[in-house]
Order: sequence, then C-alpha cells, then structure tokens
Amino acid sequence: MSRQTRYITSPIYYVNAKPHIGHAYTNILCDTFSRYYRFLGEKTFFITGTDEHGAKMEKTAKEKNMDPKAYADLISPTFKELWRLLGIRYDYFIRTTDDYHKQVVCNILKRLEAKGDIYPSSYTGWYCVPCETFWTKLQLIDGKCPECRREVQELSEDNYFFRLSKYQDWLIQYIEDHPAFIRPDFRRNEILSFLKQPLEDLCITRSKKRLSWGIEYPNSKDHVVYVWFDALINYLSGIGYTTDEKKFETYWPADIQLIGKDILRHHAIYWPIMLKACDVEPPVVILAHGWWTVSGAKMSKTAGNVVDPLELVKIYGVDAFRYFLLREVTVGHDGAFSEELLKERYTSDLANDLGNLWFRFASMLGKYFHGTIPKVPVKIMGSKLMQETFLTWDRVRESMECYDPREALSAIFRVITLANQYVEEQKPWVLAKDKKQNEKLAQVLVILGECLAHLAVLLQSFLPDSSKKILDRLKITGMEIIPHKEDFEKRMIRTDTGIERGEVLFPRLDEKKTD
Ligand code: ME8
Repeated sequence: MSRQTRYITSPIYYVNAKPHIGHAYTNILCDTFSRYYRFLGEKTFFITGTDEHGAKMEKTAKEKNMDPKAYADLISPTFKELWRLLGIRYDYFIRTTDDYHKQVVCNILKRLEAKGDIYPSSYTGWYCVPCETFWTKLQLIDGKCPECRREVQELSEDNYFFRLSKYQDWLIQYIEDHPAFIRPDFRRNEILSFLKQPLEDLCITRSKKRLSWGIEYPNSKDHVVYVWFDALINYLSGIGYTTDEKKFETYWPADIQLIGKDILRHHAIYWPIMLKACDVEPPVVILAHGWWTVSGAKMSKTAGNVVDPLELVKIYGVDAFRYFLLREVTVGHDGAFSEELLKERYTSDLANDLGNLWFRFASMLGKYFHGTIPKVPVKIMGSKLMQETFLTWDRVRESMECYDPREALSAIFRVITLANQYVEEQKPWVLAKDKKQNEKLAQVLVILGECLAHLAVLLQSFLPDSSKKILDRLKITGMEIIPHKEDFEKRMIRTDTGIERGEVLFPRLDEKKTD
C-alpha cells in the first residue's frame, strides 16, 4: 500500500574525523530513495546529521587542544559541505549538541524511569586509562585494550541501566512476525541468532569522573548519557517527538533507516526496544548496507586507508561517483573500492553508452533537422525500443520496492544499450542519403528523442545532474513528479522548440581537467 509520506534517516556521523566514501555511500543511498519517493509524489523527509558527544569526541578534541563543542562546530560543517557537493538533498540536519535534542533525550529518560525501565546499579568493566574507555570482557584482545593493546584495570562504578532484557521476547516475536523489518535477510538471521543468548541490560550512563562530554543525566549531576542512547534518539527528536507532535505523527514510523552493517545491533536491538519502551512503533525497515573496503580492509581512519570523496568528484564528477557506488554493489554486500573500477564504469557505461547516445542523437538532429524534432506521424509503441523503455518504468519501481537501486540502474542502462543498438540497426546516416527515406529518418530520431527523454526522467533519482542536463537540452519541464505510470504515457518530446546539443556529457578522461 502506498503511503502519503516517507521518512528516511541516515546514521548521524561522528565528528572526530572528516567524511570518507563510506559515509558518502550511505547518504547517496538515502538521497536516491528520497528523490525516488518525491518523484512518486510522496511527501518525503530525509534527515541526516552529526553525532557529537562521547569519549571519542572528547579525546579527539583534547588532542587538538580544543573544547569538544568548538571542535564539533569545526567538523560538522564539513559533512554539510560534502552533502552539498554530492547533490544530497536532505530536509534536515541534526546535531546532537542542539538544545531541543538534549531536551527530548531527557524527556525520554524521565518517561522510562517513571515506567521502571531504568534502574541504578553498579557497572563493572575493564578500563583503559590512556584511551579513557571502558571495555567489556568480550571486547578485550588477549586481556588487553583492543585499541592500544595496553593493560586494562577492572573497575566498578555506579550507573543507570536500561532494561533491554525485559523486552527480549517481544523483540524476537516482532522480528519473526515482520520478515521485512531487518534487511537484507542474512542480517535478520544474524540478529535472530544473536538474540538466542539472553540480552544484558544496557548501561546508559557514564560517570563524569571519566567522561564529561555528554548530555547530563536528568537525575544525577554525576553522570552523562551514554553516547549511543543519546544518538539513536535523533531519529525522533529530529521530527519533533515530544516537542511537535503534529510533525512527529506526520512522519513516524520511519520508512527506511539506512545504516552500515557495523551498527546493526544498535539499530536492530537497542533501538526497537527503546521505541517499544516509549510505546512508539518500530520503523518499517532497518536497511543495513555492507562496507566499502580498500585492499581487503574496511575503510576507516584507524586503518589509514580513507578515500576522499571530494578528490574523486573533482576528477570524475558527482554523477559518475554516485553511479559507481550505486551500480557496483547490491545494497547489503561489501564492495571493493578501486579507482580503476570507477574509471572503467565511467568510460564504458557513462561516456561510451549514455554520453555517446546523447551525442549521436543531438548531432544527427542538428545535422538533418536543424536541431528541431520533426513533426511526423510516429507509432511510438510500434517500436520495440519504446516498448522496452515503457517496461523499464515497472522494472525500476519493482527494484526500488526491493531496495535495490543497482538493479534499477541496470534496467535503465539496458535500455541505453538497446537505444545504441537501434541507432546501429536503423543507420540514420544511410537513410539521410535517400530523400524518399526522409520520413523514416524523422521517425527514427523522434523515437530516439522520446527514449532519451524517458531515460532522463528515470535517471533523476540516481544521476540528478546528467538527467537535468538532458531534460534541459530537450526543453522538457515538469517531469519532477510522476506518481502513476499513466501520467507519462504520452509523448514527452517537443516539436515546437529546438534542442541544444550542449557539451559532451561525460568527457573522455584523458581530456578532462583534473584541477
Ligand atoms: O557509527 N563502508 O558514526 P560513524 C561503508 N555515530 N559505509 C561506511 C564505512 C565503510 N567503510 N565507514 C563508515 C557512527 N560507513 C555513529 C552512528 S546513528 C544513531 C550513530 C558509514 O561516523 C556507515 O553508514 O562511525 C556506517 O554505519 C556509518 O558510516 C558509521 O559512521
């Protein structure tokens, strides 16, 4: 059943380092889904932001000799800037240091305390003094700190705990009753098998003696809230939970909560339980994508193998970067990043297939019809190419319903290949030599133009810049929202105004400026 509104969330990113292609990937996926839903005419709210509290952040700021808030103020805008450069159209950017967010966290804590779902108790863990971090026994490596490998000491402190265990049976039942709740399926199975062991209650505070950078716990001046408990609540505070009920009711439950597989347990266990305890419905889908790896290792600052999205965008352009990430892997699987593969995709799919198709069409129209679509009777649906083009609308819809933008793109690019084959078969340059074939030549170009218009409309969610360029050159407007297939089953291409050939869409890499 189609809903009128959509709510899409990305994780909120830590501000202890600059964004890399892993972060870019998550937000490109969110943006693609958001654009697609908007295209279907659905009121869509896509929220992203930065996660600014916690030990990592405090430590990084200290190393830089900065106050943590001042450091967050410095790094948070670098995420916004990246989203701008990548054409990410989010609706709201949340920062967990914003006052209203802190207020919502406190509102929730008070509510859960009143319900008896939070209780004080003693927390025992293994503490690494240089890293200023508590670890559980399971996290230790050979009994030492997993981060710096130094000795740890067993420490106990008074803290507050959230009763995860109380809701374990409910969660198992919920996941079993809602097969689409955790996607892909293998992640759902992973969570169900994890839930076979008893869940421990979650320690949701940290003593200020060790960590002061966090939201102060409402009932105690000696504690701050555990960063994950604070961060997850952004999905509610960002749409007005307990502060703007009307807005909250408009958008909740979230339709897609996109995350990387590294934060699956937080989202598939803590999060639905927190919601249940607040009597709030779980999201429709937690969609966990895989990791981008470089030479077999997860890309991360610690591994020192970070790929900077801005460098790639400078060389290949935004659409090529988006295309590569969306096309190379199916959501859920890991992807091995290599610039060589990106170059290959750029050259074969974008420059040789899509770019060339546009160039051939626009050049032939210029040469044979002075750049204006000729007025000729054409049976659009009589052509196999257009039949395939129309079917592609359904293929894209089906793929997006299965959270598979890769398959959607591959359906669109199949038509691009067919359109290039159509040019080869029809040989307009041969038709042009024979005056008697003029009508046929005109029909071939109308069909090609029509096909390109459809391709551009279909590509809007994936390659927004190139799609806009093609539509602008064809002088086609008003294609931003198409709720029903029937709405576009009419000719798009215009015969009353000329088209512009424009610059090459995807210049050969050896001709591109790289500065
Ligand atoms: O975990 N490949 O923030 P974070 C693919 N603040 N995606 C990657 C990636 C990689 N190599 N590296 C990072 C946090 N990501 C918390 C989240 S949410 C309430 C709090 C992406 O800055 C992926 O989406 O470490 C992953 O889940 C997220 O960045 C982690 O970002």
